[in-house]
Amino acid sequence: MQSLADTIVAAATPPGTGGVGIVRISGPDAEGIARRMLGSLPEPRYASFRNFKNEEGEDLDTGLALYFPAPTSFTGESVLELHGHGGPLVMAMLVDAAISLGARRAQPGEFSQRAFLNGKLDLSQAEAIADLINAGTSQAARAALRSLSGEFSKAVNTLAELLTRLRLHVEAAIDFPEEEIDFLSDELLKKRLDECADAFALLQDEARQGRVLRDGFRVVIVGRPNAGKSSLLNLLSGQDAAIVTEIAGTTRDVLREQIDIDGLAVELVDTAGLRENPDRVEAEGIRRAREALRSADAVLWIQDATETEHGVIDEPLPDGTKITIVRNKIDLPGAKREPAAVNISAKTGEGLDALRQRIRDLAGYENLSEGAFTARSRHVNALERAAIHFRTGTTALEEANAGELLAEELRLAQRALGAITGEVSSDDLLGRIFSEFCIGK
Ligand SMILES: Nc1nc2c(ncn2[C@@H]2O[C@H](COP(=O)(O)OP(=O)(O)OP(=O)(O)O)[C@@H](O)[C@H]2O)c(=O)[nH]1
Ligand SMILES: [Mg+2]
Repeated sequence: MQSLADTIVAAATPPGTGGVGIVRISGPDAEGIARRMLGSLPEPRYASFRNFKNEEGEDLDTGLALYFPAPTSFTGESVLELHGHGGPLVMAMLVDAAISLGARRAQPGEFSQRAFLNGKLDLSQAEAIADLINAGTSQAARAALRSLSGEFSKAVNTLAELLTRLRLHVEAAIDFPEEEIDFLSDELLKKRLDECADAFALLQDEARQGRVLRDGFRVVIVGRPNAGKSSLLNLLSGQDAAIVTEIAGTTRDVLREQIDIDGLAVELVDTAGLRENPDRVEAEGIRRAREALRSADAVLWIQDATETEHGVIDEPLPDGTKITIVRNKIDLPGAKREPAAVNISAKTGEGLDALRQRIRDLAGYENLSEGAFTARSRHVNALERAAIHFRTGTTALEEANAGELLAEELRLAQRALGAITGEVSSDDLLGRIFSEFCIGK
């Protein structure tokens, strides 16, 4: 991690030409640089029209200067913003001038990282900045804004507080045992355990939804050759995207199509048919199909309803990924429908609405409420880890009256939650998160 003693500078507006280009400077030298580049320090938080000069006092540009003294700025440090004319050369000259006056070039995401390190934002809020900037749909943008304003963090902190209260309750009982403690007859403890279990279930559900909002929902279509996978991709996407023939083993690559199911962004992935003894090209296609399965949110297992042999899907799937059986070709004589499956014909389009509905259900899209926020896989996984500790602890209590074990698991659960907001974090994690940002953010 870089030192906070440095003053950093970067263009905050994208490269290229524009009406206005903004250079941002943050750190202890921002004040001194402002005096040199502007002649004097502007009144804090008021826009003042100035000439921007280099260290030799030559004019580089004119525009609005804004000065935010520490700690009331985005980064929590003294910040100078120069709103100049938006040309790549002008921006480069302003940045160079700041560098010759003691600043250094900022790394990607370094302004946001400083905001985090100075306690202006927690980690999930900082991530929400990047998610807002990169949002692909207006729904995702609204949800990211909600995360940025701290709604997700608040939900995580509320859960953490419930866990704390529960832990204190258990620890108090352990510390002052007048007699053998029977945790199981403690009604208040039971109530608090239930409360935590409910809060976990709700937040995990919301976080999964939030991840779908941010990343879209990935549906991977697999099955034996000729089952009709590519026909289904074409039907759902309304395009002739994939080649369809009666030859088994037509698809050898992984094909991806973005579709929109009533506002839900879905990435459909068509794959090579799974079978034994493929040729070399097809074998590579099957390897890629298996790889696609490992990142699936949902799997559609296409089965030819006129056949009895459907192969097996033995690839390990991500946690929570469900396999839906889709019986295809029900327009053909002799086709066997199955009540538990979605029965369709990729040829006539029969059953397509039911399949769309099923995909929405799998994504939990129906209850995507107004209050949705964005979340990342990192958050979903941390919540899952926390939930596992909580469940392990609960089981230890129920089966062995083991209060100490519950208290310990609760502590670990809290730690896992802390990773979401950045209470516990490593330099490595921070580096990875902030390097995904653009420079100047
Ligand atoms: N009658 C009927 N034929 C279908 C249906 N769906 C697909 N087919 C036919 O089945 C054959 C195989 O279809 P594809 O979509 O290429 O099947 P696939 O699963 O992608 O096959 P591979 O790429 O080889 O693994 C083609 O001749 C399609 O026209 C259906 O619902 N009804
Ligand atoms: Mg195909």
